[in-house]
Amino acid sequence: MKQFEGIYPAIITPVDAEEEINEKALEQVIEKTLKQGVSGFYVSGSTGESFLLRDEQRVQLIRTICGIVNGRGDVIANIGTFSTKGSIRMAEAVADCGVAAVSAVPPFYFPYSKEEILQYYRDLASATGMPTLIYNIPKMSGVSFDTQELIDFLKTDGILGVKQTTMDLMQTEALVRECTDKVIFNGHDEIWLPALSVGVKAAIGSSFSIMGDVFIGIKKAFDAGNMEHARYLQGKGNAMLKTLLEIGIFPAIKGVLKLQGIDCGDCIKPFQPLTAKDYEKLEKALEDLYDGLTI
Ligand code: MN9
Repeated sequence: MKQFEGIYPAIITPVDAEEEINEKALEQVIEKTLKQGVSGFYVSGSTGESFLLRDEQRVQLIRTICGIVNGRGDVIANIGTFSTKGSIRMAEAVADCGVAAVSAVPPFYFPYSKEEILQYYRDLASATGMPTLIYNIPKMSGVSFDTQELIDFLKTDGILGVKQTTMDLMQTEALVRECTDKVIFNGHDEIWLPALSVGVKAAIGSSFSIMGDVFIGIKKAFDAGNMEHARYLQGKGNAMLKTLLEIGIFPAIKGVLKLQGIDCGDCIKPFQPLTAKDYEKLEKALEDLYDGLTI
């Protein structure tokens, strides 16, 4: 199976005042981050506000991003919806535009058995024929797996790997060790350096749209054995993340992009627009981040 390595922004979805996709801003974010050296993009995920978009907007988003990236990175498309058929339909609608893999959160809201969840992934992988990435995000989906369950899921045919959006590094370490032919993506930017130390090689994260350079730098320093510099960069990133999380990570990321000169609009309602005070805080955090920063 294809290998994935490096930094993959979980890209935000820029929208206009009518909450329609702003393709111009999308292109600006993609070009900026590709220039920094990201390996590809995770599209229509949590950070992309996927569950606030209409199905046809998600398809438009994925197809547009594939067109802009045009082979310069891997596009991983989150096509997960509430039902198996709905997810397969979305995967089919983007199958011809060059996505490297599809991904889905476990079906949620109704309390499914683990067997039903496993069957969902089997059905996705076999119907789409595309490498399929499990999106493990218990805090949002309300579905959690123990380590053995995840290992069993990962051994399923057609499963590419897992996006581990959990702080449980003991579980992540076990997945890396037990599932050597699978891709384990780190999903919490705050623990990128610790994840590298247990053998993870790739990360998908929200903050990479605004500071991908810092996280690429962490891996470079780690690979070169320069732990002191890697720790310094993780610290810089985490100070920024603290402010983003206090404000609300997704609206805050769009706010920072605006300060960086790319107007991606506000998050879709019921998210609320940022206040003037939020922008002040973000401006200060951004100044602190790049103040004397060496990558
Ligand atoms: O895609 C993101 N997870 C969520 C991964 O959005 C829930 C992370 O990048 C977090 O936003 C980030 C802040 O906790 O680590």
